[in-house]
Amino acid sequence: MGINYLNAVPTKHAKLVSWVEEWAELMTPDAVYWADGSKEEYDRLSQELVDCGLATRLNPEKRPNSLLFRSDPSDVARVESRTYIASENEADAGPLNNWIDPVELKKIMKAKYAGCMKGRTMYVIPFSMGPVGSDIAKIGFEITDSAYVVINKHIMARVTPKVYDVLGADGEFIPCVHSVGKPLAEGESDNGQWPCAPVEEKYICHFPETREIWSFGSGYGGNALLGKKCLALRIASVQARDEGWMAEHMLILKLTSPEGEVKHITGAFPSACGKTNLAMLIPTIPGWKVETVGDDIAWMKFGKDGRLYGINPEAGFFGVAPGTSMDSNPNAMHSCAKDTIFTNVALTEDGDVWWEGIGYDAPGKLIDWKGNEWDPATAEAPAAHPNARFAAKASNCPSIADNWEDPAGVPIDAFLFGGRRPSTIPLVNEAFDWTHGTFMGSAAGSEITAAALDLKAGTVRRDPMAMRPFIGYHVADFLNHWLKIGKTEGAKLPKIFFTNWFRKSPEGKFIWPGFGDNSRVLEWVFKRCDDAVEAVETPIGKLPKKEDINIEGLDLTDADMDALLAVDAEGWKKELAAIKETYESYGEKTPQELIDQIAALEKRLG
Ligand code: TSX
Ligand code: MN
Repeated sequence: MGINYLNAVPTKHAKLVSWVEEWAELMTPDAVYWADGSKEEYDRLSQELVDCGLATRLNPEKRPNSLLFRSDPSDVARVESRTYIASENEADAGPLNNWIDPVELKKIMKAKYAGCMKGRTMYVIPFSMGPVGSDIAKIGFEITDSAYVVINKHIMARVTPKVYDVLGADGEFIPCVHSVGKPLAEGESDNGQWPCAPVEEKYICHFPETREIWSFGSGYGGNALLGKKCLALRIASVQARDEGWMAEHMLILKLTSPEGEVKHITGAFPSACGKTNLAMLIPTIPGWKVETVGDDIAWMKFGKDGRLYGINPEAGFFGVAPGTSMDSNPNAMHSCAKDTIFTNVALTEDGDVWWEGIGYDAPGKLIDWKGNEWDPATAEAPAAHPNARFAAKASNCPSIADNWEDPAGVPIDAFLFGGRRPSTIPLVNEAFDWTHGTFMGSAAGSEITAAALDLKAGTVRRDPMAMRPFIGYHVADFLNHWLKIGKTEGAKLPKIFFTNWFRKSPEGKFIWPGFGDNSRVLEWVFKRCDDAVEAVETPIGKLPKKEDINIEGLDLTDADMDALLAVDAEGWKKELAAIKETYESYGEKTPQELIDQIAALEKRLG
């Protein structure tokens, strides 16, 4: 049977066309549609999603051109337990990934994909991760049966027929296959029911050798918008390893001093550290400016001058809504003031959105993320899901940097790592050198607070370079790649810093005010990049002199600063034991150079 194309095939790329045909034959959609990223397409698909009850159009007076979706309660986040790195050899996936033999997995998946798009349209989405035509950017194609995915990708990636020009007749692209795994019977429609498959039928598959992504059963975020975590981190990290560059889970910000000097800084932080807030920070110190290049992912390659140049491969922000407010992140609030897709936030009576931590009380009764009435006086559960999201265009962000789409990338001066660490780890600590910085990043992590993940409170969940769920290969090989990058001929490497905004007093209060006041730490980082201020060499790294962190106007005592910048030898000895254990869990490929860092630091501590 022939394929029912809704529009003309827009390319002469034979491999692309036959790839689409093969999947259409297996998945048997009612029709195939080549997406073009246009406003007309966005509006038309939005209306279809409203008409079938999946989307609610928000009040255009309050939230112009914006939609609200409520997902199935079983489909609210990435599912790491259903995420696979199907490398040919199990040893190449490493201890942090789920592995299945790729041949076996493809067999399982093809059985699931057979007929999975019955009653639906197959959309083919052309996209560029990074400015179209940039040497650092990559082209992907996503096949999906979800119109929600198509419109989200309009925001999050560069969906445009311009990629066909870059691709030509035989250019390279990364094929991404997605289905929500919910075929429709004759005459059936979604009718307000978020389509997905049960958790045990969800599969997020990566084939690192063949650079393929196959996803089934989930319509949510990183499981379904395959350009983001799957392509730009898991598959790109493999390509970066093979080609000598870096694909990292990092924000990129542009920092301008009162004198007009510019530094570009990246930052890798585990979840719940406020990475998006840092990317959009408004400094509290006079004359300093922070602008946003990206809030989640950085692709970095060496330029001819030996410096690392970074791009943000994305075009939007897929931010966690709860906790985002005019206090914590005004630039994010402005970014999602219009043209935004909200998922799993609460709906107000006047057709606007609300979530916990938005900065004001719920304005009366709401419809919660499950679609039920929610009364602030009697509510027992949150109105918005804790992982509720906004997908907002980077171009609507007031702090977006003028050079955020520079195809050459921005020259990176410093890397920050961080974590939520109530004790031991100082406010800021500069690495002695690249290897020491790699050691610091490899030991990043956050202390577990809730009884989550059945780990004891006080335990640090290690998240090397904040890449734990996103390395498309063996974590020890990833750390090796970092060390290798540091030995690149002629490289002018960024300085590396470890920050901790979350140090607590013995009374359990946060000592550092955080948020906009983190600009005071950025100022020190900036000056260190120019060697414009001296650091104190300590056993653990180079720390600021107390007087070199500008605390003017802050309610901080000398003792507070001593606590924030202390070298806690006893705490560090425990820390080192924990890092040693973590390295052991990574197995025999853990780089000796990093293991040596443990002994060296132990010795310096005395
Ligand atoms: O995002 C945060 N950042 C980075 C900002 C650029 N958060 C929120 C974390 C959850 C996503 C922070 N929370 C930060 C921070 O620097 N610091 C803290 C801890 C903290 C919380 C509240 C106060 C101070 C520190 N102060 C008052 O509540 C008044
Ligand atoms: Mn992220």
